[in-house]
Amino acid sequence: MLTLFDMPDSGNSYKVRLAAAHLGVPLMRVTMSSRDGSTRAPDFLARNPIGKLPTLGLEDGRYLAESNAIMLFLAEGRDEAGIRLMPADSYDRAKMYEWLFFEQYSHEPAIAVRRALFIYEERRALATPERLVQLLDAGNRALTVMESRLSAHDWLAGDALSLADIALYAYTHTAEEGGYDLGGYTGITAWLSRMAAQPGHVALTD
Ligand SMILES: N[C@@H](CCC(=O)N[C@@H](CS)C(=O)NCC(=O)O)C(=O)O
Repeated sequence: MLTLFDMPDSGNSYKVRLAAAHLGVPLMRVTMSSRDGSTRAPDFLARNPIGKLPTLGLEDGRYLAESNAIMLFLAEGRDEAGIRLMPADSYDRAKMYEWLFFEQYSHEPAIAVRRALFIYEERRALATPERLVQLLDAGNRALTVMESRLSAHDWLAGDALSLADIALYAYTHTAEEGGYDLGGYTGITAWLSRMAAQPGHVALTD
């Protein structure tokens, strides 16, 4: 069985669990924490020199890091099973990648980071007023980009649920914990409900 080294309240780890649940891929979870130094321990760095969660352990002893790369690895080649989290059309598939890169460069560094400043006690000192304003602006810019798509379409890439939706759901659905007001983003809030109603959906806390 595949092993997922993860952190319970991490959206990056949740993405992998959510994609695996949709795909019906069983994972053995090894829960770790950023607080106890275990992600910097030599045995973990030997598995993933980046020292970050999630990390996937393959059955043959190899490891894979980066949430979006792990999701792509899980989803590749599963189209035959009828579960298609990767659009078949090449343009739609490229749009899915576009959203995955957007998530890592423009969305997560603002929305996940602002949430972390609120929910992790040890990060409070980093929550200067200037930083909070900067992250609020950057996060709202990312949400506006998502809203422009989701106000007119059900899904981010193509016409069906894909890894793009899973990647962006992870930290968007907890954005209010970071002080973002989703009230004005009606396309996003409808999409969040649509995501949560999908067969195979699991919650962050599951
Ligand atoms: N780009 C990475 C980011 C991973 C990341 O930042 N993971 C955090 C949890 S969300 C982590 O491992 N923190 C613990 C640490 O840095 O020791 C991904 O998408 O997987």
